[in-house]
Amino acid sequence: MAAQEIKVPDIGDFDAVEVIEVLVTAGDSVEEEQPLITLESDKATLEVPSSASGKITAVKISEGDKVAEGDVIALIEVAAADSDSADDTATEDTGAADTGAAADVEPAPAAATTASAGSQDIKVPDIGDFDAVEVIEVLVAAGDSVEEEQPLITLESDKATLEVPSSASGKITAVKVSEGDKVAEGDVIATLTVTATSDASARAPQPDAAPQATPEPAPAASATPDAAPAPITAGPQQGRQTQAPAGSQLTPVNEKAFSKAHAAPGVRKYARELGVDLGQVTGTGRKQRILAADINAYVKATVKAATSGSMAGSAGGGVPAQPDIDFSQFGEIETVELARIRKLSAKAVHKNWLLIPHVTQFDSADITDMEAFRQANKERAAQQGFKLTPLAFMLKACAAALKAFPDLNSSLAADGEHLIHKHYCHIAVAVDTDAGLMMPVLRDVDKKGIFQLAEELGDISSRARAGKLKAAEMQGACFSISSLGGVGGTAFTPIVNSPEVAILGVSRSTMQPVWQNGEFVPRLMLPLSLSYDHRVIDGAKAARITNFLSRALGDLRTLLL
Ligand code: CAO
Repeated sequence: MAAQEIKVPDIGDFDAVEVIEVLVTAGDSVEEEQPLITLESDKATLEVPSSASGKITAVKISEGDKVAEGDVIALIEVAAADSDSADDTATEDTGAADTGAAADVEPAPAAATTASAGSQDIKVPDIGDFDAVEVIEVLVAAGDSVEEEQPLITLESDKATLEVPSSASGKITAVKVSEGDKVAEGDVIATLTVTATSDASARAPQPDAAPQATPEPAPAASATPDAAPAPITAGPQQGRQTQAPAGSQLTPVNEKAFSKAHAAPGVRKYARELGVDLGQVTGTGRKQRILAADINAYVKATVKAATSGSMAGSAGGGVPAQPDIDFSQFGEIETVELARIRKLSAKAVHKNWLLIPHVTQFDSADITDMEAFRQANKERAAQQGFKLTPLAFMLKACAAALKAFPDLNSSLAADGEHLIHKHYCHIAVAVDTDAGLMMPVLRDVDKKGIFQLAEELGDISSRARAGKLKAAEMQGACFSISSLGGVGGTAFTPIVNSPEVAILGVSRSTMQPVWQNGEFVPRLMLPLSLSYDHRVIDGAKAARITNFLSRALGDLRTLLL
């Protein structure tokens, strides 16, 4: 198992090409065709892959070095099974490089020849010792607008994968090759009506000159997820969206953006395998080239966003990140940190908003008699040290509704195919505190009287405001009530607290003229807003539930039935 040298192969008409990336270190095990280094000239970016599988014993070059054909890149101890084939492709000494490592050539910008003013033939450039190379991908079609250096086709020989980029920006008027065609240096790939010239197009070869190549040495990219990234020059970043979506899902691949992205064939292949739209990935390589590591980072960020979600960054569920706006450009500002509870509840309401298909059913209840009863008993409650507010009555009515409508007292199972009915009745109550909204839970509401509920409500809401609630006191609710009656308003659309399936919003009661027995009579009407999870409760049932609540609050005796 003698160490063999891996050398810079024939990469076309390049010499003193800069090493921009060294993708392996001594001790690394590499697979045959795994990229070892990336080279970049002013015309091309190339990958040089390993000629064999084995262990790298020494790396002979560093980033920034200039290399030419025949220079030794690394020494490799060839794995036994590969010895024979390696012998065919690697030399034992630093002699001729013509049998050196297979090259993953990525042709440099446009092998273009000017056919006429404004119109160019884009030709296969000098891509080293390759001929009859197969076209494995045609990335543009007639009519497409392309940017300078945007890849047009991908070629693959047994030794290399190459991309041929455009020499100029313009409109493709005809594509002269198809997938499966075999091409060689000088073959016309496409014709282009140039709309913008640049240094690169100015560098384009003369009409009869050998077209410029962007050799990217390296065998057909076989980059695995963990393999060293295989950057290959592709187009510039024009038109690329560099903001990674912070949502929870990978976005569908935009083929145009994908083909324009600046990434090596191996990296493109990797992106395809994962379903990643390269147009969405921010490249951290030289000239913003997308590396395999960038794809990994993008996927990680996407998965994280999907599983966590946050208020400030990604909200999950495909929701874009909160835009970072400099408001000081519009006037004086002050930035204050959100209270801890607000940060937490913000996250929770955002998640619930996204997770639950909500509908809100509005109704009203005639609480004239209930209010008379409450007023009659208020003093008694006060003597016992608590306040009898309408909310205690609503808790009792909701407990009855939860019993009458078992689906109201349920949660969807994680599989989305089962409903879990609860045979207990715990109800959370929204409490407005200085630190933010809290949802303490009153337990076994169905088993308690209105006085006891009023007393517990007073206790739990004052402890919530004092920040003295235990975590367990905010868990296990079957249903929630959010009462803004003491504040005002006519109706609102509360957000269901997953895994509950509904929440009752209560607004301020007002005296209304109600048509009764042929005349308008003043009645105290309480607005109800029931938001529900439409996956579990349908509209008709929701209307029956609010009817039920309306009847129960209208005549408390019905709760005894
Ligand atoms: N209509 C008219 N008056 C009402 C009413 C209603 N629906 N509900 C309560 N009131 C009255 C009460 O009777 C009381 O008046 P009196 O002092 O004259 O008796 C006054 O409003 C204040 O009541 P309260 O707020 O002290 O008590 P409560 O039981 O109604 O509410 C609590 C307790 C903790 C729910 C409440 O204080 C609270 O924090 N509400 C805000 C909830 C909230 O923020 N919800 C929004 C969540 S989504 O962002």
